[in-house]
Amino acid sequence: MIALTRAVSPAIARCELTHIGREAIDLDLAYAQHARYERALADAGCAIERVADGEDLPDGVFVEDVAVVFDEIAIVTRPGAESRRAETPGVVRALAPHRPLARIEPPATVDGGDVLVVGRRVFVGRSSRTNDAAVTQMRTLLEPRGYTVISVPVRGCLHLKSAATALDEGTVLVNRAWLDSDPFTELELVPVAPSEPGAANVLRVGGRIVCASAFPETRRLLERRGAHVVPLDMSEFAKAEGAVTCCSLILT
Ligand code: CIR
Repeated sequence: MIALTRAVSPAIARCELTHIGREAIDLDLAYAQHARYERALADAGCAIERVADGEDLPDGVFVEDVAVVFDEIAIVTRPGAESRRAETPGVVRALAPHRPLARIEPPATVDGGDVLVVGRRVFVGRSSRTNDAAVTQMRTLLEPRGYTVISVPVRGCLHLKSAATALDEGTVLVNRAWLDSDPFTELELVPVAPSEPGAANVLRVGGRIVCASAFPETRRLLERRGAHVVPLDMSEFAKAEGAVTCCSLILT
């Protein structure tokens, strides 16, 4: 496995924010948390490949939004926030040796954070960042390759993966308040702890579930289900409206 990551930009204080107010980000702590995140991915079996630094890209660390990686192809997105479109060239260079690339074209916009892949099902969140044109383009790219693309209305959070991520090929951790769960028929839905609405974003890698340590109730719930959970302090990324999936692109 390879994990693509990108260094935290010194300009992260100027990151995009949609649903939360701006709070000071401790840059040194963000660097340390990012280093621990990379170590957790390495411990899970990933070789870490760094995308070239984007010092002037405030949200550059959130590489997940710039591409969606499948076994057969990687789709380079067109991020919904214009400020983030300059992030794509570095990610394209990093992905090109590993996958044939396809691109989302205007007027479509989509953030990778809105794309949840569970087996051959590709759920695409309809959020403030991702539009119907993107759902159509993803369908055109993916259905001939044997995937089913399913649109999911999202509300009250930034991305689909703020509200739902996969625990395994048949199970999805969700905060039902933030999405329409009807499209998830045939999958088991595990609700986050009611006191932890932000806990649905977990990263499944190498048989482990990486999650934010800010959500201990949901962590216990996952452990009771037998998961090998790796909690990480992501406090500085949460202030930038980011979470654990956003900071990497995993290639298996
Ligand atoms: C943004 O608003 O675009 C960034 N500040 C946070 C992106 C987080 N990405 C993700 O959840 N996939």
